[in-house]
Amino acid sequence: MPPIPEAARIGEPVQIITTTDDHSFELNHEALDELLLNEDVRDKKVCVVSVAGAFRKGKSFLLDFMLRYLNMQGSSDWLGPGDQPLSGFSWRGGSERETTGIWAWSKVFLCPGPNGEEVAVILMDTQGAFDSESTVRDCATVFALSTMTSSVQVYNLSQNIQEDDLQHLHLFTEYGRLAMEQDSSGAKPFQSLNFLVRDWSFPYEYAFGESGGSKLLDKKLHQSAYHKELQDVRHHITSCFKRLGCFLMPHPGLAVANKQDFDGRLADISEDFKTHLQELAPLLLSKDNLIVKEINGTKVTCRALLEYFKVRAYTVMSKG
Ligand SMILES: Nc1nc2c(ncn2[C@@H]2O[C@H](COP(=O)(O)OP(=O)(O)O)[C@@H](O)[C@H]2O)c(=O)[nH]1
Ligand SMILES: [Mg+2]
Repeated sequence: MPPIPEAARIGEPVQIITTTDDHSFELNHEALDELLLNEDVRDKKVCVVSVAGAFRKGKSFLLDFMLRYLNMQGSSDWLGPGDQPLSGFSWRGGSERETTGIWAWSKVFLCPGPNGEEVAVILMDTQGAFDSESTVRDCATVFALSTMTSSVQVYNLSQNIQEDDLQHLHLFTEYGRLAMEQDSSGAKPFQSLNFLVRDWSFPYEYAFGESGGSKLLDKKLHQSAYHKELQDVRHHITSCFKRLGCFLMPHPGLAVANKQDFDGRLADISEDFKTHLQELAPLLLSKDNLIVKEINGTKVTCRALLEYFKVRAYTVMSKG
């Protein structure tokens, strides 16, 4: 399939879940209906890729590259020209706080899936601050909603997988699991979780990319000498997700991290980072790797996902 020409690249971030000033949550019904009931997609099986994690760690920046990959339908030069500014989900320098919530890209991408059937691909960006006691519940709720409604969750981390990252994950997934219908089959409630470590700086210990990532994750999750409490956290995580993976991403270069007028152009991004973007995007989004969203073991369409948002997500959001 030829890449989509520049002029036809459309879409914008739409907020599908918002937090209000009194820390309650609201579904944006209109935006969700528009996204999921569009006649081109509503009866297609859906794959939801969601990026979650602390604020200001490059989540939206990464999602904008995923948008490029999807717009270019994975063509070999999908990264594009060196001087093109990066656009899409809002990403920015500076340190001001953003509001908590979940955004989706308004354009649903129709992509060939693993068995030839077209799959509707939705990208989700989440915003949680993780930085103040009063918002722990907000963060847990946003993260749990992201976990429940996605088929592929990227857990974006800075520099390493730390003990408190695992503890957060434990807390957040427990929120989500409690809100699910009880499933007596003992099946794992969630699908694919991908730890994405940004600014990895020990490639001589664990190589960049998926190969080093899976070794690091294996060590973090299975080392036997851990304390009982730490083992429980690990057991919980492995019992919640059908697939766990990890990817180690190199630093993108000083312009990305520090330059004030950086506009996302490739010319300012390190070669290492670009090389590994080219490995990461297809791991999540190529034909053979797309994972269709399942609810209670059944693959679902956009229309069914909408119902799930309205019924199940609501349970998490309204818990006191
Ligand atoms: N150090 C570092 N900075 C990054 C990386 N990716 C993006 N950034 C920068 O981090 C800042 C925040 O990025 P953003 O995508 O808005 O973060 P978000 O809040 O997690 O969505 C921007 O100035 C980006 O240029 C990365 O992998 N490493
Ligand atoms: Mg962001």
